Amino acid sequence: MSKAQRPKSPCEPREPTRTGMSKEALKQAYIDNLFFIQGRFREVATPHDLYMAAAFTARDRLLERWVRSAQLFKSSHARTVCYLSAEYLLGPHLAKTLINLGITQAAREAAEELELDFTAVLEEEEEPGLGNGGLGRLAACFMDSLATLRIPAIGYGIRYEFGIFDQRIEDGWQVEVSDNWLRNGNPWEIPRPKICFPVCYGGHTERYRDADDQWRTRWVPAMVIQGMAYDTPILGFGTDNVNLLRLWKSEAAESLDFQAFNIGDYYGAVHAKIEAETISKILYPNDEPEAGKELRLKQQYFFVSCSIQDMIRLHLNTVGPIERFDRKFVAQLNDTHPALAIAELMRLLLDEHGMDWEQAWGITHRTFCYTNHTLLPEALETWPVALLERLLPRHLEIIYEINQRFLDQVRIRFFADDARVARMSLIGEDGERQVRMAHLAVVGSHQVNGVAELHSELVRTTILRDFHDLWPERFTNVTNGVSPRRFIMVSNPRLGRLISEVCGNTSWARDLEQLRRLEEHADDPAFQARWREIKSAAKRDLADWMAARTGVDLDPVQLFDVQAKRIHEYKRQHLNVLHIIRTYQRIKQDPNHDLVPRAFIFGGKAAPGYFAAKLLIKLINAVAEVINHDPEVNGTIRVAFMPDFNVKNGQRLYPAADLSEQISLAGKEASGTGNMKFSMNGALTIGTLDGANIEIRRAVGEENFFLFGMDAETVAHRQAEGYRPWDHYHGDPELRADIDLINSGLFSHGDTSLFRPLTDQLVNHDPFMVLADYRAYLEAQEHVSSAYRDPARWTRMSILNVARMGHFSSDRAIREYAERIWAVEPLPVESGQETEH
Ligand code: T68
Repeated sequence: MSKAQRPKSPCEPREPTRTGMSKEALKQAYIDNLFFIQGRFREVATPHDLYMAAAFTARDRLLERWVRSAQLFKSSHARTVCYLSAEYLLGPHLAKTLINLGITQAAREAAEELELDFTAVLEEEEEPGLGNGGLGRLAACFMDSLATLRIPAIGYGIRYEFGIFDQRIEDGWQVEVSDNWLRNGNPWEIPRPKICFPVCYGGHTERYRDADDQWRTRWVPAMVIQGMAYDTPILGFGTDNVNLLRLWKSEAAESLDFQAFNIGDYYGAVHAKIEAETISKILYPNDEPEAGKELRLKQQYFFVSCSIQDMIRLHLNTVGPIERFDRKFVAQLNDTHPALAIAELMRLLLDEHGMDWEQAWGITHRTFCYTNHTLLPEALETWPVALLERLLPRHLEIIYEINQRFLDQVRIRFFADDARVARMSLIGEDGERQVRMAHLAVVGSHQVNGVAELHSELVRTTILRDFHDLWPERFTNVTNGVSPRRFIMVSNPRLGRLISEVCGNTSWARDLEQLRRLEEHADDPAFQARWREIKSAAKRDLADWMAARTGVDLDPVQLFDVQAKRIHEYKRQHLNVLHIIRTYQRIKQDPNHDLVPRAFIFGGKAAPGYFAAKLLIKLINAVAEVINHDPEVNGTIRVAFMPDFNVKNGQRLYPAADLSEQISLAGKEASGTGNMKFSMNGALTIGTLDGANIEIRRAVGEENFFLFGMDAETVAHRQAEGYRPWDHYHGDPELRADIDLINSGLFSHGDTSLFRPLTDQLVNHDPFMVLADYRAYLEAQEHVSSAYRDPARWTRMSILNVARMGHFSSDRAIREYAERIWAVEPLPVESGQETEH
């Protein structure tokens, strides 16, 4: 008789409460955690207590797998990916952890028997907003996929005390509220007081002779602080592999504190503590000039220094010797924010480990890879040489030396081409001298990638063209992807269940090409009806939420037309607004005009110092106010702004959208990932040939995508010949009427100047060519409306969109990085228990 068949004897050990996966074990664990960790019994527990007990119940199960993973990774000396990112936009942990553990159903049943509202418990979680948008969210999806693909990895970053601000809308304006996410404790992290490293700033360098009579450099800093590790386990889906997200918190270096205290400088010691703690205090918003942000540079160096020191420690503790560092680790730079890691590894190898330059450079160069996320010139990072000299004098010396050796290579290769040497230098000489971080990142890495095909092409042919001439083999593309666990299973459980039914089980969630199996049902009326019901249910959920939060009533029969992303001129939310105003004017001119009812829904934050973006939010809300209260409109169209767009609120939007607005000016959006999230949830896209839109359109089929606007080549051409938005304003009476309506004061209680900065910019400069694409956009919107009138056609398109989105899983992206860039292999952790997978 096999073990499974044997009847359970009363003497057989019970499933352990702390790690068991059955409903009974979960119930017992929950009650224990509520009592022993929260110190509560049911009758007096707050909603937050109930959430914490659930979180700890899930966490114990994570930790058990984590310890097994760590043991395996240590004993097997596995090659490990280190993802260096200043941002991680993780989203709520609990729902995802239950799904990845495969115990959602068991937990739901346990909650029912404990008379807990399962959804309310999940809703109670405050998400860690340790990122601005796409870049930070990509890092989170990549961590999820690394674990799911069983690739040993460590994510390194900053444990900001205050993440991205919370957004409120008051009188139509964005108001920023600080994000005190740690206020109630964070059950998902484990502090590691013994894992801390000193981080130095300022001072000067000295030359000296070492024991072998070699000249060496020593850095004598003016200030030392320390970074302490906080670890968050990241479990994969359908595997027991758990990776580590290690975030650093800055604090005063204890030894120095006491020194000051002992000589009686109590205030000095406290001051030093505050100064040290400030470094990891707050996440900087993007879309703001870096100039003068000394603290931001301190942050970047802080996390990079801790991370590299930690990598060296781990390496010496296991495989060693230091000369083999690059075999143990490969480090991916998520944009240039961690690019100082290149200089830091060089410094440690040269000054601390006594290596010579060639050997240190070989190791450094083989360790790093760099991902570029932007072409916008204003977003390319530079730091004033003077600031670096003051803050990191040794690093500046190293950067100079890297530059000198590099430029010698350029001179040999491109003889007497001084202009090229000046263009490629790590130091920009126009105006105040600046270190160009992208140049440092390219020179110090062995692979450089963009995040969508068009973007990688533009990286090669525009901003990094000279580097591509020199090292063509170094450049590659890895198109972004998103996690189907987060953006289908967690966000849209109804759709997830239907897909599981079609595929026979949940394995599609780690093999997203299986979505293809939906194709055969695309024309089946019964299946279509179920598809539409899933979309309607999500629309009802969103409508309820929006009504409660904003007072705007949305009707699920309307076409839900959604644009949710950071507010930025290049993303062209104003183009969307012009279409809304046009639709409004048509209704006013002919109230019997046969229109497809639409809800125009926006979401997104503006950087606090980005005036134009904040004015755009005000405009959207002002237009909403007028249209939503106009009796002639009579609810045919509605405009709503979802406050505080973050991962959690995004999860409400993606399942409910019929139409996804991806309307950036071609050549400006590196990839976009919202475009993938919407399409994976059955929204159709109206979009330009920009970023990953191009690949999405190719994948889902041209006939299932609403394309409009100029391509990147035409944009470049038109800009080169001199673009005159004024001509469009004068040449198109409808466009003029729309802009004039904004200027008329209708949306601003008669104030004709409020939106002038916005309309003047459009008519006179229009750097993102809104007016040039206006007419094409309106026409594409007409195609949208006529497709929506035919439910069978629309539903077929929607099903085909989902069916063909398999390529845009972050698992595929990580597989490409692993094979083509990192040369790492999966290392499966032995499975312990049975789960739902
Ligand atoms: C985004 N970049 C790209 N940057 O805009 C988007 N920037 O096209 C792409 O899909 C995504 O990266 C992932 O590749 C950002 O999100 C930032 O958030 C940022 C943060 C700090 C400084 C500069």
